[in-house]
Amino acid sequence: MKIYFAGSIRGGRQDAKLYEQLIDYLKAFAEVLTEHVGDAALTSAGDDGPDDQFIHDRDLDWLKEADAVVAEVTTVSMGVGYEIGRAVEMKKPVLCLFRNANNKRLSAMISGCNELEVIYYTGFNEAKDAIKNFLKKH
Ligand code: 6K6
Repeated sequence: MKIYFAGSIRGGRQDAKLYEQLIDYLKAFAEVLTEHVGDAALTSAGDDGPDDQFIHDRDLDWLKEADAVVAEVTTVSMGVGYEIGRAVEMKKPVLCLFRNANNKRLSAMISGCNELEVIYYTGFNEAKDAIKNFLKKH
């Protein structure tokens, strides 16, 4: 099984360590096509491709290849929102993980979309349970 993990890059890297932990957990069950999202060395100012069109086209190819998407959506990211929307159009199963923190509210375009599986969690163990249940179903 191939998983596309989505997490904020230019939207802010404050959860990069958490992405790395979630990706490590996912790797016990599946191939993760987007491991770089959890790379702490990748900053919001950095770059990892020749240009933005390259990054977009390469990532969309990975999204098409993926069997399912896991998105950590606590840090607001235009790119993650875009990937989720494209994945819904492709009829891929999508799990969105939102951490209850700082009284932030998830966008209604994610929480209100019944084609998505949205899980609100507090600790890492809850996120792991949500991933395990999601992968079991798909
Ligand atoms: C790296 C550092 C600054 O800009 C970059 C560009 N590199 C990217 N490399 C790989 N995937 C990317 C890159 N930029 C965005 N993405 C994709 O969009 C990832 O799959 C993430 O899930 C999502 C993050 O979007 P933004 O809007 O937070 O950057």
